[in-house]
Amino acid sequence: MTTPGINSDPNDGEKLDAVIIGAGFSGLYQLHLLREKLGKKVKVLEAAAEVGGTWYWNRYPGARCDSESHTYCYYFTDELLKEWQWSERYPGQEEILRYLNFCADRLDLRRSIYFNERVCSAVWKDQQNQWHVKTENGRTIDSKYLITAVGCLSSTNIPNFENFNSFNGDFYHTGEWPHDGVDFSNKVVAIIGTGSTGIQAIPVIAKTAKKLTVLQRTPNYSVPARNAPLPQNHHVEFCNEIDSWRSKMSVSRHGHPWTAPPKKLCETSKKERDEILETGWQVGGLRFRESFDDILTDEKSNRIMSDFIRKKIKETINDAEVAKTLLPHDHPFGTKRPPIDTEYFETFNRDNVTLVDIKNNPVKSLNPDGITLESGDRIQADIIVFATGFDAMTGSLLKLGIVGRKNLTLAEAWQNGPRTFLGLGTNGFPNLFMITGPGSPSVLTNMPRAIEQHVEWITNCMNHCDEIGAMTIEAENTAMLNWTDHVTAVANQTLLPKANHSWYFGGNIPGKPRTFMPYSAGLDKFRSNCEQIAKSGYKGFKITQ
Ligand code: N01
Repeated sequence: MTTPGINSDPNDGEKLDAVIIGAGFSGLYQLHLLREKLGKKVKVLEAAAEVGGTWYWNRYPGARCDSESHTYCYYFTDELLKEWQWSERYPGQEEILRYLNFCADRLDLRRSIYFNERVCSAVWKDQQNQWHVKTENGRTIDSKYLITAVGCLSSTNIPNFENFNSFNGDFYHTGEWPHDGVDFSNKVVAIIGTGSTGIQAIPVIAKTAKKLTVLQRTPNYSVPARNAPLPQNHHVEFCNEIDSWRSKMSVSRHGHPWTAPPKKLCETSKKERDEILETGWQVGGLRFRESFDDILTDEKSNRIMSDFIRKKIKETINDAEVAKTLLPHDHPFGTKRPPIDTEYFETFNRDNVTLVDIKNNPVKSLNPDGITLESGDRIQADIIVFATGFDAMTGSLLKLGIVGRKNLTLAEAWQNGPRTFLGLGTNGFPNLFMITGPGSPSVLTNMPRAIEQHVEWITNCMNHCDEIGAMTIEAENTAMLNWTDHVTAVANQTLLPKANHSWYFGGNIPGKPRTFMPYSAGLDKFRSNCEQIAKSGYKGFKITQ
């Protein structure tokens, strides 16, 4: 399982057809298709020592996927689906990492991956029509195509608190968790952040820490995941129904095998809607949100659903003051990425857990013994856990040092927010494809479904370019601007802008331009859009021969 990647002289200046950056879900599949389907000379550059992407780095306690196991995997071949057997309703980090290693082995991918190679620059050379890619180790590659497979949530965000270095204890960001784990026993721990990650980590850390203080800036909605081991006959039944799962996910809005019924909450009687909501709550997970189809478009419907969740939170918490602090009021349910949990709210009933509201009394600085709040109050900690999220969707792309035509950097091109055509390409950067880039459905979907769609589209597009002898392909400026406006317009038809401080908008990173980044009209609509563009001979892309 730990067969090392290929080794070659890093100073070789290798010449390739394509370089892929990242060996997570997207990079691995893209490598497989380009090598096996198109016969390309292709390599992956991966900063980590192994495959896995986000699942290699995010090893925090409780790390688990919110998509259900048998949907959170590759569907391009039945073989992998039949051979791999998931153990629980939602896969844990360790199991997903094992799965991706299994795929890398089955598809013999490691021989085309350079591990421990972090890309520091990728510069387009107009004369040669190719990318010159460099890593921090000095490895250089010239390649016709550059494909980013860096994920949407991999550039970690640690707030720049005053006197950060004065803290004498240990601190960790959940997205860069030590591989040999962290021992919380007998430790006084503080955790900052109550997004999906904090909500997964808090109940697990609370079980071993001597004392856990949760610093909450924004209360969050969360729905019980209701994780459980899968029944013994599940895999056999699943194998008989693979086609059905595949087709359900390909037509659904979020890439999950279920979709909201055509039913409006606000037009449903109180008795019926309460029954439907209660059933959804008992089923748990992201399925709850799909109880009705107007949750993200109708304020009244959303308020009723949000009230339902608030009532559940109140019922769970023993202390009325703590419950009040935990109730989300500042955004409608689902307008920020909805977390799902295992005993999150119950954890605040434990004697060793304290909730601190830092909305109106924010963190001012760190001190040698912990955290100081604006009020001067001090929170003691041996360990601080930062569950403070990511510079989402653009952070990892901008760190690659991409420079396009006329020496324009990607950071300059996107200084007012990312601009892409279909999330796949951006004007001024020829032969660059981004897998699940900003402007694509990505984080609003079950990721592997969005990834497979993008990777297959890119592969077909490159094949088309080969067939017509193309030298370059590049998103046209008008198509890019129109698409970017369309992404915003579609989001504006929903309640999503009501949470414009969320990472969907870049609102979690000081100074980051506010623009709604993922495409919210649905993976189904996006897919047919992409198909039409391919059928039209790639209208919206300029191809030179
Ligand atoms: O990050 P977040 P995350 N001072 O940005 C707080 C995916 N994911 O890592 O809400 C104080 O959502 C911040 O407060 P506020 C999933 O898509 C997937 O939890 O900005 N607090 C918030 O509470 C998810 O959405 C799975 O006011 C500060 C928290 O930190 C995405 O990853 C599992 C702060 C950050 O929440 C990111 O989730 C887990 C500051 N300066 C995560 N800065 C799967 O199932 C930030 N915060 C695959």
